[in-house]
Amino acid sequence: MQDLFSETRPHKQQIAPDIWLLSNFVDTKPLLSLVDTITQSSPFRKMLTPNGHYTGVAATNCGKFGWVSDKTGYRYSPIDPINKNQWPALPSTFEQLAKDAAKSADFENFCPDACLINRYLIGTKLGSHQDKNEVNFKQPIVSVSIGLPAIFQIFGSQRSGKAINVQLYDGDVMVWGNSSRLIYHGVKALTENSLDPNQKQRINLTFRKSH
Ligand code: MD3
Ligand code: FE
Repeated sequence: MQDLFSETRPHKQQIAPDIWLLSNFVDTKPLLSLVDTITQSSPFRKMLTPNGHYTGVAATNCGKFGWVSDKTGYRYSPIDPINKNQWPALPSTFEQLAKDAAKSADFENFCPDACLINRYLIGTKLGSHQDKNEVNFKQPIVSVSIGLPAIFQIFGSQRSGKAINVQLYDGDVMVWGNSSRLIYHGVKALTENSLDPNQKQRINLTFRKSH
């Protein structure tokens, strides 16, 4: 059914146990310009995975640790393997946003030390997977959607089967707590928005406490 009450005010919704959707939580324009600055020193890149294929999503990081992958596996590293420097610092705007979002979902004192920045172009998808590289499962994950809408899929404890589909729009934030941390999840292939044909990408910020 058409949502007669769709609107642009922020709105908090529980999707599943320990999964919160904060719709229209943030103005993404300033975030995008911070991403631009970050990618000047640590550019978006596809990463080689242990199975010998490159990721479809292009990624970079900011903060103390960055998520990296190569043929030996996935891990968090303080160093960008492209330029051998530390990742760009976590902008205070990013940190405050992550803390505010976590607090809105009743997670006080979220202290992210890693921000993965994923870039999806038209056709890019993220297959179903679990995130298991973090040490601290007490802290939530906060993710911020920028740009084109995407359909996020929540599978639960099995890799495939029936999913909960969540449409994520520019400015939406999701908060993932304790019990949701090991669920399988993915993102459907990005499609063009006929209403906004100039928009060509989705960027997702994922804030984590990795250590
Ligand atoms: C749920 N990225 O990079 S962020 C990933 O939109 C990833 O780029 C998606 O899944 C994206 O690993 C989703 C939200 C997210 C991140 C980690 C999770 C959701 C999660 C870990 C456990 C459960
Ligand atoms: Fe993930």
